[in-house]
Parts: sequence; structure tokens; C-alpha cells
Amino acid sequence: MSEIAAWHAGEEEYLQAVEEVVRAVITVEKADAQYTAARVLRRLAEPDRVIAFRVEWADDKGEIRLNRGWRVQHSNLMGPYKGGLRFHPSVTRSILKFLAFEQTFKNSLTDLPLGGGKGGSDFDPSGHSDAEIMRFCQAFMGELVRYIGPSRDVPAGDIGVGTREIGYLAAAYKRATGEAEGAITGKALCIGGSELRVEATGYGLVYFVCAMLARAGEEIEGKRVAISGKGNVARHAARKAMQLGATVVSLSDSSGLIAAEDGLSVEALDWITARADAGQSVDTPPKRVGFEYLPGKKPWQIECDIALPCATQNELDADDARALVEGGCRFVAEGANMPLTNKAAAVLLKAGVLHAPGKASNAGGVVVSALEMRQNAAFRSMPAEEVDGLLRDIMVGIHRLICEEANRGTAKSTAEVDYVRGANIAAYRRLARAVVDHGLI
Ligand code: NDP
Ligand code: 2IT
Repeated sequence: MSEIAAWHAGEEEYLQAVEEVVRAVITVEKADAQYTAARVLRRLAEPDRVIAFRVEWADDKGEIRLNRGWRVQHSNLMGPYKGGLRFHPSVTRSILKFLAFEQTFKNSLTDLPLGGGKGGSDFDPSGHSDAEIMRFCQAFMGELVRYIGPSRDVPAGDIGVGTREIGYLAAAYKRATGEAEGAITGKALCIGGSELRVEATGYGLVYFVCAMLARAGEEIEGKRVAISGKGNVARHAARKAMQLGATVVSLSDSSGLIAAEDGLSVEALDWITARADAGQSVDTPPKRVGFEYLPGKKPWQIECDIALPCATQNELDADDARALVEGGCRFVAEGANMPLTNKAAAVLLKAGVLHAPGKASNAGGVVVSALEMRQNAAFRSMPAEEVDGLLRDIMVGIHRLICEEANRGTAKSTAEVDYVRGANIAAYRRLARAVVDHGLI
């Protein structure tokens, strides 16, 4: 780690993500002469390349604005670079490097032919007109286009990049290349998107949780589920959990907590969705929707059986983890990427709370992105039921793979799976094999 820390000095999020993997897999690498000789971990800790560029665009008054853009192409060992684009003022090179690194491990768990990448900008879409967002997307793609393509690098959405932004980005790609094929996923259905891509991450997260519960001899019906965030992932996780009979006790956003001790209603979720889609705040709910908005608060003090952090990195710290344990929470599955600090993860492990890392439990989004690529390449679209069935099977398959890995060579009881360790080792084994098979790249 010391050489890695020196090479990536000051990039805290990146080092945090790499350290978690190194801690889990170092003994596996050291036990294998081929992997040790190939320096697999050291090589995986260096992205293939980090592309940085200036994005200039004009606002509605004609004034020139500048933002920074990046694409981190982490690894194409398993297939084209694949991963989302994030537009948020907090975006830095370190954050995109950690996300690209995680994506490489996540994508290898899916067993689909996908490498790992991530990109984005420090542009903040909130408060901008539609026309400004479109001009920004056109300018961003004006640079990105030279680095991507269907068998090279296929971006998608993430925080601040949804179906609207993907449409503008896809159009700019078409205009610049003259190619109509899909070099970006998350497109609206009418322009070559897939059924259920919007819902995929949240639904896949709940399918993964159902597999965790089934292994422990339990089911989701009747469970209390605390969720953070009110974006794409959070809302669809809430929707699926409610459909399956769970009580969703919270959502949240960057300003506060949506608390519903007796359970969020479908009407409340619809209201939140409509407000969020219109860029309006949810801090003054009408009485009929039946939830409270508590500024500055987080969901983890509310008693729950299952916690699903679905907002952003490091949103859940050691104190929050202790509050969850005290409130009776027994399952945590990450919808966001790296939402737990390392200390929070240690608290859960010590307390015996089953904790699924995002690289496993939030893989549903990239899985349906891969199905979108498959449909684009085949000039054929799949019905929603077929996509849903494949999504469910792949999430259950990732769960099975991790449990097999976590229990390899141990006599642990079925309830005691270390999902973090299992996911990291299972992903590492696939990547290590590919590193060795490629020789020097
Ligand atoms: P959205 O932009 O739709 O929603 C993001 C949500 O997180 C919003 O509620 C936002 O609050 C909140 N949030 C963002 N940044 C912060 C912050 N710094 N502090 C507190 N809250 C914050 O994004 P997604 O739902 O798509 O993404 C959420 C998480 O899921 C991210 O970690 C992303 O990487 C991960 N993910 C997304 C996938 C996808 O397919 N979209 C796939 C796999 C993982 P506010 O409403 O106030 O802006
Ligand atoms: O973090 C993620 O997995 C995503 N934002 C989705 C990536 C994708 O290519 O669909």
C-alpha cells in the first residue's frame, strides 16, 4: 500500500477503495505464485488512463462557463470500459478513480464481458434550464466522443445524469460520429434504451437483499427498511421493497430526512418522485402524504431490520453504524458506491450485521446496461419480463458466487457470510486470471 499511497497521494477516496480490496485479497495473491509474479494487485491499483478535459459552454445569458471533465478508463481486461458519468459539484479526480476501480470489480462479478470505467464533471445540474443542461451535455460529449465507442468505452448515468442527460449526450455522440449505434446506455426506450434500465439498480438491490434473507431463512415481507437518498436508486429500491410487502421507513436527500415510522405509502412515493423530477424540494409535504421532513437528519436512528444506503460515498459513519446496530438492524446492502466509511463497516462486522458491498448489491444497473448493449447489437429489444428475469437471475448468481467464496475452506455457519471479503476475493480471482492470461499489456 505504501507505493500505491505515494503514487495517489491526497486521493483519499481512491486509497480507501483500494485498501478495502487489498486487505481482503492480499493473502489470496500471496498464496499463488503466478498471481504474485504477475503483480496483479499492484497493476489493478493503477487505472489504464485518466483523461481530463475542459468543458466550455454558454449559459442562457450567453455568458461563457467553464467546468472540468474526466473519464477514468480503469481496466478493459474483461471487455470495453463500462461505467457511469456523474455530474455533481463534489466530483473530483479521486472520486472518479475510486468509482472506476470499484466498477471493474463490480463488472467482473456479473460475469458479463465488461471492463470498468467512470467519468463525469464538477458541473451541478440543479438550477439550470433544460437548454443549459443540453448545451453542457453537448460540450461534454464534444470532448468525450474521441475516447468512447461500442467496443471501446460505453458510459451510462450516475448521480446527476439520468435519462434526459443521456438523451442529449447520445445525440451529441451521433452528430459527431455519424454512427447511430449505442455507445452509451441508459437511453430512453424510444431511442434504443432497454426496458427496466431506470429501475434496474434499485430493483436489483432488493433482489440481492431477498437472496441474503433467503439464505438466513427469512423473507422481506413485514421487514422495516430504512433507505437514504431520494434519487433513481433509492426510489426504485423503495418501490420494489414496498411491492414485496416491506415497510419503508425513510428516504432522504442532501438537506434532510424523509421519516415515515409507520411506513411510506405509494402515494407518498409518487409525490416525492413527481417533486424530485420537477426539481422541487420535498421539505413541505402536504398532511395527506403522511411523512415528516427533518432538516439535517439522516435515516439511521430509525429502528429497522434492513438498511439500504442509496445516496453517496461515505454517507454512513461509525456512529451511524452503531445507531443501526442498537436499532436492531441485521442486514445492510449498499445501493450507493462505497457509502460506508471503513470504520462503519468494521462496526457492522463486529456486531454480526450482514453487510453487502455496492460492487455486489448495486450491480443491477450495469447488468441491465449490458442487456441494453446486447439489444442494440442484436437490433432486437427484450420485453420487460425477460429483462426482469435476467436481472433477478444475475443478482442471485452474484449472491451465490460470493457465499461460495466467503465460505471456501471454512466451517462457518450459513448466517455468517462476510460479503465484503467474499465479493472482493471472487472479483479478484476473475480479474487475476485475466491479468495472467494477457501477459504484459
Ligand atoms: P441521483 O442523482 O438520482 O440521486 C442521488 C441522491 O443522493 C439524491 O437524493 C441526492 O440528494 C443524494 N446525494 C447526492 N450527493 C449527496 C451528498 N454529497 N450528500 C448527501 N446526499 C447526496 O443518483 P443515483 O440514485 O443514480 O445514485 C445514487 C448512488 O447510487 C450513487 O452512489 C451512485 O454511484 C450509485 N449507483 C447508481 C447507479 C445507477 O444506475 N444510477 C448504479 C449503481 C450505483 P439531492 O436530492 O438533495 O440532490
Ligand atoms: O455505479 C454504477 O454501476 C453505475 N452508475 C451504472 C453503470 C452503467 O454502466 O450502467
